[in-house]
Amino acid sequence: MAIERTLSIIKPDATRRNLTGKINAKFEDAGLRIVAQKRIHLTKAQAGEFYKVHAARPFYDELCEFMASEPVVVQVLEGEGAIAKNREVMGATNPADAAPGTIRAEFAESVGENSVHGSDAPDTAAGEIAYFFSGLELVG
Ligand code: YYY
Ligand code: MG
Repeated sequence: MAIERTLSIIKPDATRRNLTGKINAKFEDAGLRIVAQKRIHLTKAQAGEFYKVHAARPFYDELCEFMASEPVVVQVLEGEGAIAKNREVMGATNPADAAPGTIRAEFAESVGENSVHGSDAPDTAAGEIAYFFSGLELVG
């Protein structure tokens, strides 16, 4: 398994509850290295562009409103098989289905307000990292 990079977002429900440190501890304990990180407040249009793959879904508008409601922490995680490993640490989209010990099982409030985003494949990871970070900001 190769060293990969993946894009992670700590979502507004989690930043609001001061969970950034606890969530970062889960990543680091799993062997994921935080090689870039910044706190930003997305506009609804920026959230909409990021989640445009879901534009036709019924939850899209609510998702964009939520992502723009308060600051988020965007980050790049690096490690062996980082894309799948991060998805494992995150847990299932719906916290009711998330395995015990995962971020979503412990912290998510609902399927919509589920504390974290993680890229789902190498091509989306590359595009999502480039959406938020320049190469100079990635410090391995
Ligand atoms: O990648 P992941 O975040 O686990 O789920 P996606 O299926 O890509 O959906 C993106 C995002 O949309 C999800 O994290 C919450 C929201 N959402 C929702 O509000 N309701 C759904 N039924 C499915 C997804
Ligand atoms: Mg997804």
